[in-house]
Amino acid sequence: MPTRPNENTPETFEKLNVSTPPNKAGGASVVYHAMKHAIGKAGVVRAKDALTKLNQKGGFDCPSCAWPDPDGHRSAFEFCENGAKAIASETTAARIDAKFFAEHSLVELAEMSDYWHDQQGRLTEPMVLREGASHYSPISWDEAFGLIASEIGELASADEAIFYTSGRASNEAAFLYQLLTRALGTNNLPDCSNMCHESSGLALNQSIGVGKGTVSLDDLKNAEVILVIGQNPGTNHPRMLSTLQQAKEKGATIVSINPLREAGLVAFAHPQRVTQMLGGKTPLADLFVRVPTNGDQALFQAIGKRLLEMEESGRTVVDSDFINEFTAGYGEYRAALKSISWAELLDACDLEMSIINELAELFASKTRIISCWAMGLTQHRNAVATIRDLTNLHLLRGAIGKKGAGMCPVRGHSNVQGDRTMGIFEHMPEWFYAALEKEFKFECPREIGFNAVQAIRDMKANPGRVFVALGGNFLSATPDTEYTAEALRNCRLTVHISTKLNRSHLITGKQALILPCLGRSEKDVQASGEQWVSVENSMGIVHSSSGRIPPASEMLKSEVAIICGMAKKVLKDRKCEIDWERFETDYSTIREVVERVVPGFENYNEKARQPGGFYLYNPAKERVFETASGKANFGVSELDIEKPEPGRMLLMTIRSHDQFNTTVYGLNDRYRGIRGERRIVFMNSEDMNRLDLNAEDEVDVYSYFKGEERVTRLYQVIPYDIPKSCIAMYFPEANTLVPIDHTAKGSETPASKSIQVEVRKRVS
Ligand SMILES: Nc1nc2c(c(=O)[nH]1)N[C@H]1C(S)=C(S)[C@@H](COP(=O)(O)OP(=O)(O)OC[C@H]3O[C@@H](n4cnc5c(=O)[nH]c(N)nc54)[C@H](O)[C@@H]3O)O[C@H]1N2
Ligand SMILES: Nc1nc2c(c(=O)[nH]1)N[C@H]1C(S)=C(S)[C@@H](COP(=O)(O)OP(=O)(O)OC[C@H]3O[C@@H](n4cnc5c(=O)[nH]c(N)nc54)[C@H](O)[C@@H]3O)O[C@H]1N2
Ligand SMILES: [Mo]
Repeated sequence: MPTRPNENTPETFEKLNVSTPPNKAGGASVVYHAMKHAIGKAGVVRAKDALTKLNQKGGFDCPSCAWPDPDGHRSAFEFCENGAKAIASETTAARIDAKFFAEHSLVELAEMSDYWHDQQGRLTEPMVLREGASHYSPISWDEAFGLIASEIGELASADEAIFYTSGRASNEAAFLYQLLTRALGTNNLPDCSNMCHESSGLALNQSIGVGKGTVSLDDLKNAEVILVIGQNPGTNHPRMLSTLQQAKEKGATIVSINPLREAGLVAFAHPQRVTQMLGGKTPLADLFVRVPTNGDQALFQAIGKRLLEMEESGRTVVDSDFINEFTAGYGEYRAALKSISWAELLDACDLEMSIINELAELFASKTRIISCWAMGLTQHRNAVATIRDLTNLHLLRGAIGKKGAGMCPVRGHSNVQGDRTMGIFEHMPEWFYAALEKEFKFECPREIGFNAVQAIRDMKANPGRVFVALGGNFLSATPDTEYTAEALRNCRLTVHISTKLNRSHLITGKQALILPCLGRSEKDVQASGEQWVSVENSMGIVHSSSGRIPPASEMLKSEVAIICGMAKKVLKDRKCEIDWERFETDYSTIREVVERVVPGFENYNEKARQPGGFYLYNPAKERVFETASGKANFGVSELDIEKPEPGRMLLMTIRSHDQFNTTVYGLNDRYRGIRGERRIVFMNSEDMNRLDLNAEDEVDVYSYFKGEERVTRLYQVIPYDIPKSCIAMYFPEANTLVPIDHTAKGSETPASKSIQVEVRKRVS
């Protein structure tokens, strides 16, 4: 059974077309591409009905990224091209039913590409893969829940069950899911955040006592300097570009720190402004800092060192009042930066002193500074240290906890932040466990559960686990595809609660279930009537989301109903006071309970329904730093830069413009000038010359880690504006190359942006 599709897929190397990347993002073409995707897939009526309710007050929350909606006025088109693609993929008219599974064996399906999988449409009925079977067959909901209960009943301990969550689950579903897991007796709650912003959460917790960002949209609009670091908003958070545009028009300086010159940050044409649809555009980034892959920690230390030198030379650049009143560890930080040489720092970040000076001058002359970042910082061995070094710069300047300044980790999945607030975490604080015990009268486990990487290692080493996933595509999203495949195959049962077919349904345990659920856009009617759910965006705003269009199939259940159905059977003999029936009937009863367990959710039912929702209290915003020291901590970290070993290059795995994580909507990456192909290696032309490669030559890519070798075959290399010795490939294809043990120190996030590789020409 292939874990990844190979050269057999219909689209490989059929239509590659490379052109010069455009010099702006947005504009009229966005409207065209959005409509093409939405209308092409969903049929005119479903798409239009869905899009008119997208991100409107009283409508449903966009299931794409976690960028917030404006607090005040909203335009009739409060969505972006990629939000429209997400909706088109969810509201598609195509369907996968029992007949589809009878016609296609698992092997056949596994050979097809991720793009093909997405094209097949929505899952419509529960399916089971019986032991030894080659095809999935239908199963009733009741029998499916019974199978999960009996397999979990066979386990020697609850810790042999693993409950994964992807960040699309609503607060209500997430709260019930962690409750089921803990009432069963384990904290094994890995989630997509483990592969995503875990490094940010940990670093911010250590530095400022809260694992979330500290700014609002309003702060961004009032900032003097905005750094956009290791992030490609033109593709992954397109609505962020309108915010950056507004900030820019008010005079903000925007700095992009990235190995790639991403089109969205070069210039932006607002798709809803008539003049800009006709070709005008706002140049965005004032300064592009072309840091080599993984050079950021050295860059941030260099800026810090330069600022401290300025201070020593008599200029006041350090905010001493803030440092004295609110921080700890300044002396150690200063000493550490003093002891590191300029030669070492400049070599590690491979930048000119003039760039360091320019950035330091920006920090020295302004105080309303915001740093935004995403996966370019979090998915490296030194990610936690890097984010702490970035936070140190804000502490030096007192650029946190005031208007127009602060930290802005830009979240990925639309409700990944809310899921964590609801307790999806292998290691919640003691107060949370105590509150669950008080509310539900069961003994809550205290032992720390598995994160994603630990869960994979555990399933690989110990046959017979039960693996349940609330959304997501565990096999393709996690590192080391072959290793993870073995881990999943080792399970006695794998269960996926999903909307669309994906590779995790095909690489299974001895038995497997696909439990199809409603998507965000769809009406959710339960015994007490129509239900709504709630989500928390990247800036800590909690608001309601009400699906509007009819479900893709009558046989679908909501995530909440599936969790309740499962829980009733799985926990049948457990002693606890949890009324699953009531939760399923009326979701407002879930919110009543959340109100008592999670601080900040008082009057949840009422507040979430207010237009625009409500902000959760974030102490760091008020300069209250809830760390052990009671102060914001300067972090002192040794410089730990991953440089390619001789003869090797450093691989970053990134998203194209036509995908949402492992869901592939199309084969183009328009803003990088790529059409028709995903099996691409982006390489500097000097490296291509050195390796005797011509454009579009076929190559295999090998990765190396502690004496281990991994390989993925058959890619085409193309020359690209990327620093020397760095290459880029798309995930999930390249995930086969990410070593399971190559993770960020502290957070265990797979270091999928700095992998040691060799690229070899294929001999035909
Ligand atoms: N349309 C769409 N939207 C999405 C997603 C999607 O797949 N599609 N995914 C969602 C999710 S879950 C997430 S987490 C976010 C991801 O959003 P991003 O983080 O923007 O996604 P990536 O494609 O991983 O891009 C990483 C960026 O970091 C840069 N980079 C790589 N290595 C380094 C480095 O060492 N230093 C610096 N400074 N930069 C580096 C890359 O060049 C690239 O611009 O987007 C969310 N939104
Ligand atoms: N190499 C490499 N690997 C990475 C990354 C990288 O940059 N490089 N990025 C990482 C990041 S940031 C993340 S967040 C993870 C993402 O990891 P996941 O969250 O596990 O993956 P997704 O691709 O977002 O999940 C897609 C699947 O979710 C299901 N789905 C969609 N909508 C719904 C819904 O409303 N309800 C339910 N129940 N299911 C739904 C569909 O069946 C779809 O196939 O991947 C990580 N993996
Ligand atoms: Mo993510």
